[in-house]
Amino acid sequence: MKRECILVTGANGQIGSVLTGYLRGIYGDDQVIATDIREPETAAGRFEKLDVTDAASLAQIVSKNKVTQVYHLAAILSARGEQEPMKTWQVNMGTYFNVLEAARERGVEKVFYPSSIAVFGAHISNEPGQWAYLEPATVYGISKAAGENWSDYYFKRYGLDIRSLRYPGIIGHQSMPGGGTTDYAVDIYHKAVKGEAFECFLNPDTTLPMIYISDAMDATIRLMEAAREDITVRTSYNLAGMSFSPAEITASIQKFIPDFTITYNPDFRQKIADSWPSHIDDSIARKDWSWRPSYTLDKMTEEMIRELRKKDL
Ligand code: NAD
Ligand code: AKB
Repeated sequence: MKRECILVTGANGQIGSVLTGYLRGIYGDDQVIATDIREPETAAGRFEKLDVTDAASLAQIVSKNKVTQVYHLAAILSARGEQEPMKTWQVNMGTYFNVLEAARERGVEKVFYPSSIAVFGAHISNEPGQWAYLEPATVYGISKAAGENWSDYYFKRYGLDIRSLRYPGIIGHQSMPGGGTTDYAVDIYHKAVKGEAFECFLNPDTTLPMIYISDAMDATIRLMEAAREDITVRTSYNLAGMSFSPAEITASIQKFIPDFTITYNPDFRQKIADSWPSHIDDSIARKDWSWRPSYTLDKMTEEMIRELRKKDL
């Protein structure tokens, strides 16, 4: 296998703390450098503290280590983003420009850019296709839509091999989410396993696109390993796992924990969720790089409960 040096930004977050392990499994511990603005909770492999708004420090790490691939995960997510719109724009766009420029100037071969279902907003169907109109309602969604277009620009203008997924809400047992609107779907399992009731910040019938972490990792690796000529979407691929509402995830949990209870107290995140579609048409990802999710809601629930029960919550 060709020698790779992979840099992961935002590696201590919900996705990064899992993805970094997947990448180390594929490429070897020494070839993956985890970075984040905050220190990891447990030391596991190469880590460097890096604020990606600091272009010079990023460029230095890329050059010093002859980085060949960057997975740029650092961002402020939808719900937290609405608390500080200008900071969110500056962090999400500023960090991405720094990554794009470091990659372009210093010979990085591939970049992974995580987009989101948050790019969708008004004037779309409930199952938008790949080329649906983008009118995001949050600063987070606006930054992701802009980032998608910059990815396409850098590919066409400079030939930089940038690949991107519009992730749905990601659910996993390994890590906690960081300030999104779909976070309830992780928190609910933690409460259920602890034997506690759950208060949900969305209405019972708010159906959103979601994906289990194993499927999200599979899609990410599949996309990044696909042949360059098979990638026909250079903005960002629609990606779907499953769709469900708070009432439906509750019913699924109750199959395993019958006395689990939920109450509803919608807050500002309801408006964000209402701006997103309930389903996603990912037929182009399926066609281009053979994407298929493996997890249903009940299969995910069974695994989440089993894995969380092993932890000392
Ligand atoms: P997260 O909030 O859990 O993690 C983000 C990480 O970025 C954090 O560890 C944070 O410390 C770090 N960070 C923030 N600002 C930074 C900076 N200036 N420099 C360096 N690090 C910084 O987010 P996540 O859920 O792991 O998401 C990772 C990426 O995937 C994000 O770009 C997000 O938009 C995208 N995404 C996530 C989901 C999801 O459901 N988790 C869905 C769609 C897209
Ligand atoms: C969020 O809710 O902000 C994220 C996302 C879907 O991008 N989980």
